[in-house]
Amino acid sequence: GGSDEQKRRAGERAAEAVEDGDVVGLGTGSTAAYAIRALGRAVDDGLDVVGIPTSFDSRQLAREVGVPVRSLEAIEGIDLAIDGADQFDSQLAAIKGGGAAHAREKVVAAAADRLVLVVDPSKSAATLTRSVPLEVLPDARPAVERDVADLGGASTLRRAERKDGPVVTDNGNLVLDCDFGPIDDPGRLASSLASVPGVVEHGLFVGLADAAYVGTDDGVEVRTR
Ligand code: DER
Repeated sequence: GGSDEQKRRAGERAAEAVEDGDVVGLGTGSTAAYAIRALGRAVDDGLDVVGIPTSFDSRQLAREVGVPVRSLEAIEGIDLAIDGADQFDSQLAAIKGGGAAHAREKVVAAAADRLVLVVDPSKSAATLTRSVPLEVLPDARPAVERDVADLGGASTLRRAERKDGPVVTDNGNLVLDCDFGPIDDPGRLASSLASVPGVVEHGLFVGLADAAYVGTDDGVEVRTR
C-alpha cells in the first residue's frame, strides 16, 4: 500500500472540505483515520460538526480525538462522507471492505450528499482486479459460495488473525473474499451480487464516489468522475 505520508495528505485534504455545521460520514481504515484526526483538531479550533461512524473502530477514534458522534438512525442526512478504498478505477468505482466494515460504510456513503474517497496511488487501477468482499449471513455461506461460483468467482472465507476461526463483522456476519479476476463491468457484477440471497452487502461501490483525493509524495490529486 501507499506511505503514511500519502495517506495523511489525502485524509487531511478531505477534512478541509468539511464545513461548519456539517454532518460527516466517518469512514474506516488507516487513510480515513487521518481525516478523523484532522477533524478532531478542527473541533478543538471551534468547528461545529457531527460524525456518523461506519465501524466500531471509526467510532472509537472519533471519540478519542473529540469528534462528536451520532448513530445513523439519529440523523436526517449526511453532508459529506469521507472513506477509504482498497482499489478504485477511472470512473471512481471502488472495491471496499478490507476492514470488513463495508455494509455500514455503504449505508453512510449512499445517504451522503457527497462521498469523497481518500486514497494513495497504490489503490488506483485502470480496471478493478481485487477480490470483492461480501458480508454474508453465517448460515447462508455455502449457498452464497455456490452462487458466487456460478458468477465466476472463487470465494475465500476471511479468517481472523488474532482469533481462531473467521472474521466476524460488527453486525455478526462472516466475510467472503471473492476473486472474479479483472472486473470490466463493475455495475453489472454489483447488481448480480446484490441479488444473491444471504449477501448482506458487497464491497463494490459503483456510482457513489463524487471525488477521490489521491495523496502523493508532494500533494493531493483530486480525481472526479
Ligand atoms: O474497509 C474499507 O473499505 C476501508 O476503507 C479500507 O479498505 C481502506 O483501508 P486503508 O485506508 O487502511 O487502506
